[in-house]
Amino acid sequence: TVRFGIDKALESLGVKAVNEGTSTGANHFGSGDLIASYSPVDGQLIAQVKSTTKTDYEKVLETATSAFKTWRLMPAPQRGEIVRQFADKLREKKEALGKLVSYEMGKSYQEGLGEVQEMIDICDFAAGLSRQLHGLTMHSERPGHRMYEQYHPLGVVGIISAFNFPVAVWSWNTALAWVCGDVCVWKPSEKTPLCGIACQNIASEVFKANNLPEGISCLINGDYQVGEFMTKDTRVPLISATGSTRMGKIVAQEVAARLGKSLLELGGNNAIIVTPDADIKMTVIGAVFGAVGTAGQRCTSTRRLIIHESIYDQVKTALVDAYKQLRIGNPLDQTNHVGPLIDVEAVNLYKKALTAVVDEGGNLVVEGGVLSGEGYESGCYVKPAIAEAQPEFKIVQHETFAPVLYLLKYSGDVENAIDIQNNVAQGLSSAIMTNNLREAERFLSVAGSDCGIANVNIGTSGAEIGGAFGGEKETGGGRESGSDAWKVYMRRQTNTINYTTELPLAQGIKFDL
Ligand code: UN1
Repeated sequence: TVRFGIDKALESLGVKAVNEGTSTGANHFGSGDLIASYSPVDGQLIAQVKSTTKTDYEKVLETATSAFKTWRLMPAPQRGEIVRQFADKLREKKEALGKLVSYEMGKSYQEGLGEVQEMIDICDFAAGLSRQLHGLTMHSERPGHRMYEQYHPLGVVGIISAFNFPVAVWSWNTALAWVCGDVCVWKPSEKTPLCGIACQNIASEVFKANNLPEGISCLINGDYQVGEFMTKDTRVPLISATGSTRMGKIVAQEVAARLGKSLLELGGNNAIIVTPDADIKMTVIGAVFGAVGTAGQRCTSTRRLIIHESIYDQVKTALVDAYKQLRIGNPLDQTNHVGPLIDVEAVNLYKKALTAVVDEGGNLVVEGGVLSGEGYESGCYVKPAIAEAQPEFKIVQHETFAPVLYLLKYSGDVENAIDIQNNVAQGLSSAIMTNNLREAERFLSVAGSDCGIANVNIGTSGAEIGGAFGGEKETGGGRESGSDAWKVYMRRQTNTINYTTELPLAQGIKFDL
């Protein structure tokens, strides 16, 4: 198999690879059972990682809690400087980390690099933010009184992330949490543990070089049971979890049971509305990238196209043509557009979705299929598919993490399309393709899209880090990344100060002694 320099990348990231032909290479951040990481690119075992036991976890929490005592005292702009240095290290390691992301997760090398770029961008954002963690001042109703609010760090932030963005989602959380003065404990997906090891190594180097305590950045590995150590732990005031709605509902309940805070970024069922006034060329580019990019495994992937009947056939034909150009294969080979799904389990869910849509009366206009033979040995490569369907089909209502695009037809007004688009359980991303101002504004209005992200003449995926990222309904309601998302990582305190010799009470209450 062609490995595109992956061994060199692993070495530069301090990830111990499996020795030739054996399975002894281990990465020690725990003492539990070994988790094996197989690449969906070629099916090879890349390396193993030790999982975190309860005893390991206790040690991690102790280290984190004690590191917090030092870290919170460091002025925020100085913490920003540490995050800036972390971004510099990421710039140095961009190619290596991008390659590992591509090899371990299966997204294209370009998208792997893009993911590391998102990390760099959020660090730059956070470094600037470190001087802007401001609250408001209010006018007191009492004379000689001053009232203001300030933000303090929360403490230990638990981060649970998914395989599809194995490094960026962690950085959205951690870069903000760090400048806010929090320390982080990260449980990456057990499907991409090596990305976790690599990031932890990069972060540790920076903290060490600055004589800062171990424990500002912590890594734990394992499945949902390891996640549960955190979700049930009152010493972890905030859990930020990204992944399936199923997982999010469990996490939310466990955290709520102890009245902790959770920040959830869960499933999407993202649609693009294509109106009679759409630019068809742009629509096709946006829809194809949205549907097949990352092999349809983004939370923001385009799953539904809601097309006006007057241009339906034209859009369908253009899409079918575009899908003919798609090259599926090794994502490290930059001539390919579509890499593998994460694992065989994902392939089975993809196959099930195709069967389901046909069973419900849908029509496959681009038939899918699992690829086999040379270059496809991992069994994880599938052909992107397009199905004509009805909005109310169960499978259309469901998020399948694979490159399956549903074409839905609407007639009449844009309101009808908006109804279809909103009529799903999820509420992450949405888009409209139109050059008609009235339609665009209706889509963005109070009666328009109900999603956390609503775009005009852009697809559903590929959000910039500067905006708040997340969505409504079953997407979980959380907002990560830009805008004022940092506030979730801090506790707000209202302070009232009396600089007189009197003690007047608020609300004019008289209490004479
Ligand atoms: C995700 O799929 O969990 O907007 C995150 C996008 C990326 C992030 C996706 N910036 O597609």
